Order: sequence, then structure tokens, then C-alpha cells
Amino acid sequence: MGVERIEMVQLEIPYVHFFETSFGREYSKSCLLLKVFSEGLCGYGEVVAERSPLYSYETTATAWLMLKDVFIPEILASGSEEPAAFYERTRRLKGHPMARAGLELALWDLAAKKQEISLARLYGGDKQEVLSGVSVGIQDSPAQLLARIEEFLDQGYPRIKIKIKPGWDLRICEEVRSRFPDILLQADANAAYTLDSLSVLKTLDRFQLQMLEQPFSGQDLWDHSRLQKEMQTPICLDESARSVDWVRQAQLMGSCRIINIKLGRVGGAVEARKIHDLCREHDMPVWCGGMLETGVGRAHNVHLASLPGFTLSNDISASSRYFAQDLVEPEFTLTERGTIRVPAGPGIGVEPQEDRIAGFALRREAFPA
Ligand code: OSB
Ligand code: MG
Repeated sequence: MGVERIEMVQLEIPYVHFFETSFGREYSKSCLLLKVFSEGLCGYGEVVAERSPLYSYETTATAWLMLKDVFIPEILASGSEEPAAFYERTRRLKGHPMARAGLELALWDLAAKKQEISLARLYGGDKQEVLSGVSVGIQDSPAQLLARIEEFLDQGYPRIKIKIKPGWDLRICEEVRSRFPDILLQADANAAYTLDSLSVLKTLDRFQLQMLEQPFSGQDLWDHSRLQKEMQTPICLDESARSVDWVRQAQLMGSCRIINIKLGRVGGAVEARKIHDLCREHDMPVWCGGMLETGVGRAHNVHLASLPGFTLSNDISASSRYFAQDLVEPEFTLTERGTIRVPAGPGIGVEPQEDRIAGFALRREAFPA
């Protein structure tokens, strides 16, 4: 009974195409995988912190340290593999949500495998497929962006998200809209603006964007509420939707009309489901954001997005959009309906391939009980 062993692996995997946001360009994925062993079963989780503290203050290296020094010993000392109990016991520990989430998710996978049901079923999900969408990074030229969008539309993606930043915004939206007048389109600023750009941001109302994601700082709710009052386009919070309390206050202030839920950013599935439930009570649509995860993190996203409040297209694309070969079997593919299937097997329902993991591993450590 209880957790017998935990393993942690740090990986680096090349992307098929670089990914650029308002804070920079990345050519490969840096992440951690967590494996929690109990009674012949293994639960898998992924830490989505990146190499550098740009999207968040966490990095792959800080997550490794926090897991090794704090979160893993916490589980091994408690003797309990219950995810809800881990959530309660670690509430007193400040920060490091991505590190924490990676371990909590491994416990969720393990819990579902012990009950021989899918994670979606354990969460109370009601979908067999989730709506896909694709996030297209900043390119070297507008022409390259248009070509890339066209490629994704041809593949069947039903919604396109483009990244914007000062200098790559109005003109880009104009070009994309005139070339593709009818597509579902949204823009993500990754916190690149301040209130000084209020008038530029308001002009985005011309482009029938499904939403404008996180224009201002991830520490802000107030300036977002000011912009939302002056803008027709719905604002969606990503970086600022840090916890159920931040989301509750965003709703009270009118800072947004949509919430992007990311398991890593909010610290795991307990917090993510609280946000989902609160938004449902307030009729606020949610969707699942992505951090260019491997198949392990993607599987966790798919199961979360099976919950009923996830009514908008998610940043959950096929494995081939990110990697030459994913870490899991079967890989995720786009259906002809523009969706991704929710795996039906126990837990995350996909099988991580140890040989592929070993091929990308930079370091690993085992923690016996
Ligand atoms: O803001 O949604 C974001 C990737 C890294 C960091 C932040 C973001 C993203 C994405 C990727 O947009 C979406 C995906 O995983 O497909
Ligand atoms: Mg975002």
C-alpha cells in the first residue's frame, strides 16, 4: 500500500518548428516527467515549467529542486497517494504551482488506474472528444504566418490562435482577417502590453476575434477590467488566472469574459476543477490552454477538457504539430471533426514509451519510500 517509489526525469525534445511568443523563440521543449509507483501501477505527470522564467517565474531547474527537496519528500513521508489529500497538505506551501501540478497529476493518473477507469471519468467529464485548436507562434514575416495558418486550416484545425506583441499586432490581424475572413480567430499577447497601449488594443475590435488573451501583466486584474469595459472583444485571462481566488476576483471586477485553464499554472487538477466549477456557476466559458506538452501532459489536458464547462476550442493539437515523434502510444491525432479523442483506457489512457523517454533524458533520479 501507499507510494513505493517516485522517479523524476528531465527531458529535452526538439520541436518540429520553433515556437515564438512575445517573450522569445524556443526550438526545443524542456520538461520533467514524474512517475509514481504503487501496487504494480505507475502514474505519470508532466511539469510544464520552461527553460527560462518568461511565461512564469518557474523553470525546469527550480521545479526539479522543489520536487526533490519539498514535494516528493512530502508524499513519501505521508504514506498517502490520495491527490485530494496531497492538495490539502501542500496548501501551506507557497508558490511553485507547475512543480506541484506535475506530481499531483501523477497521483491522479495512479488513482484512476487503481479504479480501472479513465481520468475523464474520474473527473466527471462528459465528452468523448474535445475541440481542438492550434496556437501559431510569431513568424519571420507576415507571409510566413499566412502560409502556416493555411497549412493548419488544410489539416482541419477549426480554430486559429495567433500570438501578438507590440509591432506585430494590428497589421498582422488585418492581413490574417483579409486573407481568412470567416475563420475562428483569437489573439494571445502573453502580457506584452500596458495601459499605454489602450487605444491600439481597442482597435482590435475591428477583427471579430473570438477573444483577446492576456494583454496585460500576469499580476494584473484591475487594468484588464478597465480594458474590458472599453472593448467589445471578450478578454480571456491566462497568466492572471492563477487560482480560483484570482478568477473569483476577476469576475467581480469584470476583468474578463472567458478563462483559459492550465493545469500547471494553477497547480494541478484540484484547483483547475474548482475554477471550472466556479466559471460554470457564473456561465463563464472556459477552455484548456497548452504549454506545448509532450503526450503525457497533453493526455492530462484532454481528460480535463472533457468536463462540461469546456465549451470553446482548446490549445490541444495533434502530437505531430509539436514533435516528430511523441512520447506516448497511441499518439494524438486530429479527427475529421476537428477534435481530439479522449482516451478511454485506465488513467491517462496512453502508454509512455520508455525507450523514447530514455532517448531524450538529460538526468533522472529515483526516490524510494
Ligand atoms: O500563452 O498559451 C500560452 C505556450 C507556451 C507558453 C504559453 C502559451 C503557449 C501556447 C501553446 O500558446 C499552446 C499549445 O500548447 O499548443
Ligand atoms: Mg496564453
